[in-house]
Amino acid sequence: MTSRRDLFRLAGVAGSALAGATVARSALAALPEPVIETSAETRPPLMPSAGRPYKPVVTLNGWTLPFRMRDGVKEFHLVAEPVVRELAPGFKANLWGYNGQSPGPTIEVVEGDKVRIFVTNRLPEITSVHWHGQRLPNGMDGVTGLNQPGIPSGKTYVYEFTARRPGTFMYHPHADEMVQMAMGMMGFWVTHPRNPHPLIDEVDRDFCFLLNSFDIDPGSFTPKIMTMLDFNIWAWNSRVYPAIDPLVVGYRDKVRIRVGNLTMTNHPIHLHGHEFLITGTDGGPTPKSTRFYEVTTDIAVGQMRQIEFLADEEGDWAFHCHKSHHTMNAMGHDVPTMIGVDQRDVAAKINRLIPDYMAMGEAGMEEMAEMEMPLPDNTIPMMTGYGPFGAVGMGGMFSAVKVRRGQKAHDYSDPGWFQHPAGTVAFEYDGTPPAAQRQPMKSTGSKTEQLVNVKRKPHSGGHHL
Ligand SMILES: [Cu+2]
Repeated sequence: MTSRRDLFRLAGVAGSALAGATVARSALAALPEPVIETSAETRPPLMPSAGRPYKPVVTLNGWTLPFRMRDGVKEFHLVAEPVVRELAPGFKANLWGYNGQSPGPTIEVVEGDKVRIFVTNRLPEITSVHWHGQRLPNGMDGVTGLNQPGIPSGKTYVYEFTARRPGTFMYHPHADEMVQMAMGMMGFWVTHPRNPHPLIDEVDRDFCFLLNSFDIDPGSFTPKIMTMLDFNIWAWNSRVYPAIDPLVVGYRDKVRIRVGNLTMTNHPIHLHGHEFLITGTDGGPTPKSTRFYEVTTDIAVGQMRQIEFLADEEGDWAFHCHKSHHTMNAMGHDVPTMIGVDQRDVAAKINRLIPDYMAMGEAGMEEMAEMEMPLPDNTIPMMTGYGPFGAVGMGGMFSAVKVRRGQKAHDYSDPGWFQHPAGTVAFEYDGTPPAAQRQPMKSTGSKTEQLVNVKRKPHSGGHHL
């Protein structure tokens, strides 16, 4: 049974604030019990418990918020609160989020649904929720000061609107925004079509996640909230590789992946082994005439993108942001380029002063992926993760789409590493390499000619644009 003290705790009201007791209790009587999650596991899709049927999404390293149906309205209860999020095993962060996690839970509804969201503020300052991309009454748009007063600490506000258009959306505060988003306050929202829709295909697997970033010094637990651009943790749903779950799909499954960007920079998201179509953007499903195949799509700040493809190549296919510094974890940024620099002499001298000093980077930085360097508590190596062939040398915004024959329809469990058929893995050439052929340099002529040394052929048409 819920005690009086629990009720106060639920409402975020201090036990001593007895004056507010009656108000808090009557409000709570109508509130759906908040559902709190504490793990960062990818939850299986949450089948709808009432209302129109739909095919639910899978939130990468996240979950969907259950709703309560009351007088034909879908009711949700979001609790804005400080949370501890495991960004990766051994690396926890003190964040702000919703219902025990950052990002908050995914909200799934059906086009035309009447929606009521109770938002309880357990943060030490005001907050609000903006329903990014939705058609709704102006007073429900969540911009503090412009559309509503900020929700004070300990109070619950109610948002009500009809989910008018199907698509991919996000939610986040519009109150002390830079701080609250830097602390991890955000969530995903999916509105499924009410009827079969000419531009929205049924798919076998429907994944979603948010791009987010933090600035957390190695060894510390709380993001630096004044950072505007120089973030060092590049995350998908507040997880970093190798702690981001794989996207597991069956061979020849039709796959949709929905991505929203709530970082402060753009991310070119790249899929290996397949071509995809952009089937939806911020504004809803894309007209078919605008669709063309790509393998990378850039997602700007504040944008949402839906990509779709037929998973018809078996294997473990890398799926990542193509900005190479976004597939790395925290490190100092002031590392000089050491490629080609012989450090033996220097290292010996420094070792007399600092016994643990290691020279690195002489032949590139891949060696850092394999090096067991002493790390401060509570961080993660810069590039890490092991595959069947050794160190992957990646961090941050990286995962794999695992395409498998025989993966059951609702099975999202990790099938392990791909077993490559014999003769289909790159292998070492063990013959004798031929002597390198070099074009002889002209002994005369300008320096430019010697460097370029191109034989000009008469233009023969061909591929010039
Ligand atoms: Cu990126």
